[in-house]
Amino acid sequence: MHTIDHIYINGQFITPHGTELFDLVNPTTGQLDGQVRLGDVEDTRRAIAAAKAAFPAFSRSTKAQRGAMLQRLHDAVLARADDAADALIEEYGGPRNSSVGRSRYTANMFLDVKKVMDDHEFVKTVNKSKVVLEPVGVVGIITPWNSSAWFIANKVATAIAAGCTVVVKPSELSARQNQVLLEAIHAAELPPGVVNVVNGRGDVVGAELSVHPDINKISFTGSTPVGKQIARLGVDTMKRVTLELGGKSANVILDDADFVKAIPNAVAACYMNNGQACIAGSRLLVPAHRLEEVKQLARMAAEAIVVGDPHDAAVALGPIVTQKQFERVQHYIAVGIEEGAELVTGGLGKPDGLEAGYFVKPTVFAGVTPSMTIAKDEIFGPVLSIMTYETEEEAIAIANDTPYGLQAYVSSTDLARANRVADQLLAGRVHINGIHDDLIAPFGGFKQSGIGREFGPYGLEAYLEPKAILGEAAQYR
Ligand code: TXE
Repeated sequence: MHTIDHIYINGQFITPHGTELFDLVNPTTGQLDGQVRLGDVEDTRRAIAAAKAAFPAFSRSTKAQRGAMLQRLHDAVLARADDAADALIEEYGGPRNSSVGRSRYTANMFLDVKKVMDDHEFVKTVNKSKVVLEPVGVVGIITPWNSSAWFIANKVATAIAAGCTVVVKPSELSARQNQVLLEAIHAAELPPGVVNVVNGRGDVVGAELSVHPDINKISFTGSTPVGKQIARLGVDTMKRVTLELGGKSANVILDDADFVKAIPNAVAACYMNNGQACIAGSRLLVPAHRLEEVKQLARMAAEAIVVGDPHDAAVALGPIVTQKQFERVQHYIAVGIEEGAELVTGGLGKPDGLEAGYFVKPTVFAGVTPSMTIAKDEIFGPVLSIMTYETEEEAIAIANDTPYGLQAYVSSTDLARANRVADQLLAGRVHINGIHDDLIAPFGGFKQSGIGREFGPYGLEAYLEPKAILGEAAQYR
């Protein structure tokens, strides 16, 4: 049993004023695995006060000082990577290989951000004036349960690079991995009050961060409805917001693609993170005349995936995070069948022998039309929808026919053609021929997938306010 009974304010682990205990359930076994004590509005206000008090001195720190902190954070987070991976496996059902990789990746985030900060000009000349990029202030960071520690690491690293102080409200469902990260942050010995963490409910701690006048910016990752609510709550105090929200990403396979590679890649792009990824390529768009071949390749790829206990290194698909999310995914599978989609493989119920946990069968639907619910809603599970098109123009139109615009994928052996299609897709990122890694290139959504960008220089500027100095004083540096 894991008991997390404190929050982190002003460099100290303290007992929260809030008394509610939240159960942590292992999704592989369905068994109670721990409890987290939740903070309340009073705890949130204390954390904000600590961050506010720390801001003036921290905002004047030098690049070299902040760089040294980011280096220490990297070292401390890396030293705990094995513990972080265990927490991901047990708390969240992340398969072993990807959990180990993700934990190292989380540590590296601090060095990626350090490099971006080192290369960034915080004082520029624009026309005849000086422009100083100043830290935006105290930042409220609100994160979901999928890839929680990684999201927090990225946001905290970027805030520190900018000279901001933060209050983090992680998802209560990811308390264990957050705890490992927090212990590493504590070990990195930042000035007290720079990073504060309050576990708690979204409508209590998250909502207080969203309205409090001493929070200057909210950086949120989560669902589109909650993102909209946070933006609305923040408007009275004119908060800057970065919102990284949901997606229904299209994967466009052009008729000249290498289907034997592209279709298994497409299944993997949908099932990543047990299907619980905002960037999941959940709509697979294929030429109508190649449908039978695609169905066969997708079925083979989905059926080859080993589902089971994520401790086992052979397992590529673990459980869904909670019973509630499991039921949500089952609901969408049922709706897909009801609305007339063709079930190629998978379907309702749990895989044989895995009845205790929240396991979903790797599922592929074909014959999905743009008006079907499973083509429109973010399912957040291993459910792939195959849709067909007649022409390249129609493929682009279907891909763009969604309120979301987070990510897209294109496969083609003709790179000029792949680029031509990519240019017309309304998404913050487009991957050509596979899934690629770049944590410096901007990441974020078009349309209702969000506001603003994370990663790299665009991500850093989202934590900075440009101030123009005009007149003779502009000569002074
Ligand atoms: O997200 P929420 P949930 C989608 C995905 C998933 C669904 C629900 O489709 O099935 O959202 O997931 C906090 N004021 N995504 O319920 O509710 C909350 O406590 C302030 C896509 O986990 O958006 C948590 O810390 N904060 C997505 C965070 O917001 C509030 C990732 C996210 O919770 C709040 C996750 C409020 N009123 C889910 N209410 C992606 N883009 O990857 C909740 N929160």
